[in-house]
Amino acid sequence: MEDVELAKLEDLPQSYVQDLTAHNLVPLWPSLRGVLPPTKPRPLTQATAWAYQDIRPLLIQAGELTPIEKAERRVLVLANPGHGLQKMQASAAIYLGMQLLLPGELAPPHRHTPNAVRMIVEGEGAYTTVQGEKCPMSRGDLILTPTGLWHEHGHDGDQPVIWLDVLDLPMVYYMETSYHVNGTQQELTPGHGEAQYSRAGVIPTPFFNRSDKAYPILRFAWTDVKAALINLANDAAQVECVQVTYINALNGHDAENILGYYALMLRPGQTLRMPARSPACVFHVIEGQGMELKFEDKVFVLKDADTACVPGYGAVTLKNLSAEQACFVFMTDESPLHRKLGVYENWG
Ligand code: 1HN
Repeated sequence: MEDVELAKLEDLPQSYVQDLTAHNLVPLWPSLRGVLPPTKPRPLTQATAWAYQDIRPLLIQAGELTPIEKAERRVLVLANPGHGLQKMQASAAIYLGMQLLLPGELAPPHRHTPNAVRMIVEGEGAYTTVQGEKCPMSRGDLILTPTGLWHEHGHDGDQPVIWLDVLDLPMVYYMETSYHVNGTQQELTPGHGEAQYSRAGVIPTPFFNRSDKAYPILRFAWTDVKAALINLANDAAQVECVQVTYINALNGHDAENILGYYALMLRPGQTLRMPARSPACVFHVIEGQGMELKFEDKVFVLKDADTACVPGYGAVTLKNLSAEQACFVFMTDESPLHRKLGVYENWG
């Protein structure tokens, strides 16, 4: 049945509206269709792409313009115009930024309530220390800094290092739960995550369910993740969507609480349709000759290190532009949040 048209604010006597305002009251009906639109949401998030070749020179320039001491984190935010650039949102729950660290620089230790991950884009020699564990950064590596964990970045190499930051900041900020605490340089304690949880089928008995570590793996090396994708593609020719999920190896849950992280392999020449689901989603090309991303009437060509974001409730079609080489893609979405809130939907 069609929605009936509801009365507008202008249909009410001005004096009545003033009386309501004076008592901090508002009539629902003029705004009801806005907050509860018919049949599907009206996302502010617009399908948007950011080319690395556009970002990189501006980020390098930021390195000349603003010393690290005056920036703490030297980041250009990938802001979705649908939300307004000042909101610094890629989607309702996802923040994206490209961060530059120059040789010898230190981004000082802090911890905060939003969860973060870094997807390393370029350069060698930098590291993030997370809760005492020194995590070296190489292209394609994913490093977690979950809520509340201390982290700082350093750089012993001789070339700029750039990575993509993904945070659930918009969500945590909206909840009025966003804050940070500064710390002092962390004492290093060797991490064992990669060694102890390197085989998905077996995990170390002494730590299983008895670990005081909520996050057993902080660094996912790209070499391991890529090998897992290639194994999957070779073993399961019938599997259309060659994708792996970054999980918490101790409990099988998503690696972090609010956003989901995935790596996808498009076979040479493959076209992959991803169903319309409620969460917004981000795509970042790690390796390959590029891919085409279609969302409704928009088509983007994403090359190495390019990033795109699409709203929920619409299907996405990805096409590997190379007939010879696989294309590897990092993805982030809002599924863990939607599932926890009970609003997750897959419309096919
Ligand atoms: C943050 O702590 C980092 O630690 C990067 O590198 C980006 C964006 C908003 C709030 C905190 C970092 C951030 C951030």
